[in-house]
Amino acid sequence: MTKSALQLARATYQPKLPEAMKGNVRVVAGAATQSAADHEAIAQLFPNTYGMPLIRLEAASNEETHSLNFNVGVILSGGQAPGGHNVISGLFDGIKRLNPQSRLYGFILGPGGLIDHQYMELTSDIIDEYRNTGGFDIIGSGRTKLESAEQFEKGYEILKELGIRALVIIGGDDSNTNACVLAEYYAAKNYGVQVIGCPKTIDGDLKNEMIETSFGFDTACKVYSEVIGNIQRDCNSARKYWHFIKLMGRSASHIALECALQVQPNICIISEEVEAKNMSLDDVVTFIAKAVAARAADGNNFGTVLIPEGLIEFIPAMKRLIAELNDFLAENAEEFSHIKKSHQRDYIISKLSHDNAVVYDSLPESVARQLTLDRDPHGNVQVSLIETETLLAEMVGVKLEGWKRAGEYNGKFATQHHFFGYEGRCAAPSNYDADYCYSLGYTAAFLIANGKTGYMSSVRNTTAPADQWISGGVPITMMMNMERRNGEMKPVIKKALVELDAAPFMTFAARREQWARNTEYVYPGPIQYFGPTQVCDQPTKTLQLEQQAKKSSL
Ligand code: FBP
Repeated sequence: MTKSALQLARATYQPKLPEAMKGNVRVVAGAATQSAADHEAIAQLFPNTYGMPLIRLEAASNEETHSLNFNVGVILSGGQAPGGHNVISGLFDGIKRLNPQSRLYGFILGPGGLIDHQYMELTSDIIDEYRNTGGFDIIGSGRTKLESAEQFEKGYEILKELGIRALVIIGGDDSNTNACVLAEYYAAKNYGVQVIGCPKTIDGDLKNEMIETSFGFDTACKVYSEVIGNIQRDCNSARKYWHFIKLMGRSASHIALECALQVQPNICIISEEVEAKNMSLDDVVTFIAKAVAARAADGNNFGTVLIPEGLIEFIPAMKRLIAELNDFLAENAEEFSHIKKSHQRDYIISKLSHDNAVVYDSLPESVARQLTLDRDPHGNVQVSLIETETLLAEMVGVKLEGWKRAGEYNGKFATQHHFFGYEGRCAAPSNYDADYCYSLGYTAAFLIANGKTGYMSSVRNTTAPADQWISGGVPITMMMNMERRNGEMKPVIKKALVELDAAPFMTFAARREQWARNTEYVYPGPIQYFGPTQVCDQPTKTLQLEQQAKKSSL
């Protein structure tokens, strides 16, 4: 296989480990824990894995010997995130250090591989090919949900056959919730199979007091920020376009916020704020249009707008409209299918309640149509398919035209649209992600060797140099609460949305007016893998601000 010069050089990078993990390690258990909320309900659902203590791995003068060989299985679950291969290589190196006879098996294409018994042994030749590389292609990933006893039993068959003592599930909040359910199930059945989770997702929404960040967020945001920075330089050179840039991230706006902190765009919309302020789509459009008009008054007919992928779902009026449309179309699918395309819009308007009809009527044709198409298997609109960047640009254009006719605006408004998501998910991991992921995998090996199950591998203090990082384990039940899913109350890991009273948002909010009016773009440039530490090893602004705030509150 032909490799680039960077790939060849990067293959030799040795990820950094916390100092405590380099020599003998001992397990120190902290106080018992409880769930994030709904203690009784979660305790009842997880009798074997609830309330376990936090675990810290510390340097020791001598290490217990782990003479038992312990075969381990690993699964990559959900969307790709830079660093997944390093979790696997850290896990591999960890289990081999503890016992060279141990074997690592990868299940192919996500959790489905466990159920269908599709696997491969990951030997050192294979692992070496993938060290410090992006992607999940070493074994592939998938979105099959592990949730039924039948699936757990099918999985157990192959785990038993391969002599696998522990399964490491690398995934986001839902996959780690399922990992915990699986840990509980195997513990209840006394199957002797441990389950350990690892926090993955570029979205950055799997974090809490004990999990500082999900891996992949750092690299993905740096890739997007590089490209947005390039666009901003182009924008500031030609001075003729407004660039509307949608950023992946599902519901939470962490990616948009982090990119804003890195590039200082003219405008960045934060979905969580839109919801908190009960803003309508028109409010969002007016907010952007006013900033465009103010810049035009200064002679600047150009700018950048960052838009989080999940925005539409957070606009309360749109949320209500989508809910009514879901119900209406589910009940009247047959009748709707006979309505001529050209009459569909009027038909929908005639059937909706007054307020929702007004909102629907105000939408551009393309979005109105999208809302009546492409339901997912549960009958929901696939909002991520809505081209919010185009929608907002069109609506801002219409608003500005109106202001022009009224003599209130006299600028030029030409737009370009972008969507950045897949570009960043498989980038070669930054040093931060390469080190963090390797440490997460290595830590998981020690949690397994010490008999832990239902834990998420955790590495903290990651804004300090890597040798000061703290490895340990967090009981997954500690992150859970009960939420309504598909009409039923379920135990789930609490999703971390952008907090409007936390340092990253407040820092952005304090400076955004200045960024809107002036041109204060920052051009972060590409991720650097070699060079001075202040260039290569900086964590995200989000993490730095969060950690600073945490330290100053102590
Ligand atoms: P995970 O939550 O599984 O890590 O996925 C992240 C993500 O990249 C989201 O930002 C995005 O909305 C979604 O995956 C896209 O999914 P798909 O890869 O199925 O197109």
